[in-house]
Amino acid sequence: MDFAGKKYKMISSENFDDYMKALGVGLVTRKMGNAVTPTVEVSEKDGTYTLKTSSTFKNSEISFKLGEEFEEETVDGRKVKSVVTKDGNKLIHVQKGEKETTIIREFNGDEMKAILKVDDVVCTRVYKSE
Ligand code: ACD
Repeated sequence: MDFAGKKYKMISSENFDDYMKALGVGLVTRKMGNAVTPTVEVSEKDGTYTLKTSSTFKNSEISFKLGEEFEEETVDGRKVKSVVTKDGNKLIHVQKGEKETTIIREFNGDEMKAILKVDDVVCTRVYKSE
């Protein structure tokens, strides 16, 4: 897993405000969410992955085995049932709750691209390893 153990820092974000709006996130939280540049770290041990997203506003940490459903509380407070699968260099994270959301994290060398989808909204966030 060449992406495990690396720390990625966000360098660009498109449509995150629309993504948050589609999820019903309020103005103040959206402003904060739009202002921060999170870091993402993925690690793996004995088949258990940990994905840590950190920012000066909110943090999130999930642990999972590929293909196994787990409960997740998202940073905007949704309680969802999530499954992460791996397709080559992509981790595909499906979150089922009131709305279904998908986060595809694609790893290429020192870059990680996160593509977040809900309804017909697509948000793209690019990260670079430090
Ligand atoms: C990423 C995005 C991580 C967040 C993905 C979805 C959250 C849904 C709505 C956002 C609500 C509030 C925004 C607050 C903080 C934004 C940064 C979160 C860091 C844990 O992987 O790029």
